[in-house]
Amino acid sequence: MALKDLPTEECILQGNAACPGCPATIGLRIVLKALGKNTVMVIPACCTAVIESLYPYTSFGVPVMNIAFEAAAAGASGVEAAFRQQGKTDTTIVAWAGDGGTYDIGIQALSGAFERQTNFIYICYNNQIYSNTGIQRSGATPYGAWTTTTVGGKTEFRKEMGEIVQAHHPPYAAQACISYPEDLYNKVLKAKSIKGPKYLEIMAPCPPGWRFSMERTIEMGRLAVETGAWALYEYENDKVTFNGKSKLILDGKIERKPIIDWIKYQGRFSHLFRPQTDTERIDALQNHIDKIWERYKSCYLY
Ligand SMILES: Cc1ncc(C[n+]2csc(CCOP(=O)(O)OP(=O)(O)O)c2C)c(N)n1
Ligand code: SF4
Repeated sequence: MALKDLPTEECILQGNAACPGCPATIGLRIVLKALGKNTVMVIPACCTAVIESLYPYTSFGVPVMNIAFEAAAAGASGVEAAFRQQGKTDTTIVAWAGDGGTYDIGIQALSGAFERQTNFIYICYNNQIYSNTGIQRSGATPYGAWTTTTVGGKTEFRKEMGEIVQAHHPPYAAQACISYPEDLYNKVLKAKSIKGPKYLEIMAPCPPGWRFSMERTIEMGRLAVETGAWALYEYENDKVTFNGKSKLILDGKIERKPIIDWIKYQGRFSHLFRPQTDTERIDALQNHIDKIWERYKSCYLY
């Protein structure tokens, strides 16, 4: 599916409350083009709950149930059960949560929904921070990054949410990025066509949270993939298939760019360059990514 062939119908309307250059809105726009209007969204506390606008107005063209921070997957399970009870099986139920609501506080509800085989799509838009409450660190924040709760740079490495999800053996899981809209669109369509719990995680570079200027959102996503800080893949029937630039990197057809090419544009890493370059921490971040790719190469069937 080429970008020009995507449906023209918009479910994210004008007048929403997103920051300029917001990746959540870019991602959700593509997601809802793939899912269409027969969709119900369950959204916990996160930026998107604000982007929707203030009651009694809405900037979303689909029904939304807002729910407590920790409860996206549990709430979506309830909605799915209620629809099933009423015989409405053609509506797509989507939980849409940030990385804080997924990696951290919502992980228990998500694990439960996987175990119950809830027929829904869980989507995490990963901006690597709790942005709605003022940029706190999450389990997805990379090592070395500044946040308001890691003022000298985060001292831990990010969780491998993809591997945690795969340990539940869902019928479908995938990683995408807002900078590759056709890939994201196709992955959402695939998820929609499969019964059971599906997981999709979207890399979402956030201008105010990562401290880069708003016109660079797409570039920051592309560099995340080109440096291997993020990988594009699908997981089906216990098999991982890499795609796009991530496949080219894995197959050795293109070189993975050094991580410095991504972090040098983000103010959240500026303390690693000034007053002098902190090679120790930059190397630690690079080594961590190298290890992830070694694991991709050795453990996964692709
Ligand atoms: C139990 C609970 N703790 C804390 C909060 C405050 N809170 C609301 S949104 C949010 C951050 C959400 O972060 P994330 O899920 O990453 O989404 P983002 O804001 O980045 O879009 C927090 C801490 C809350 N609503 N409920
Ligand atoms: S803080 Fe980031 S994710 Fe939240 S609305 Fe602004 S750009 Fe979007």
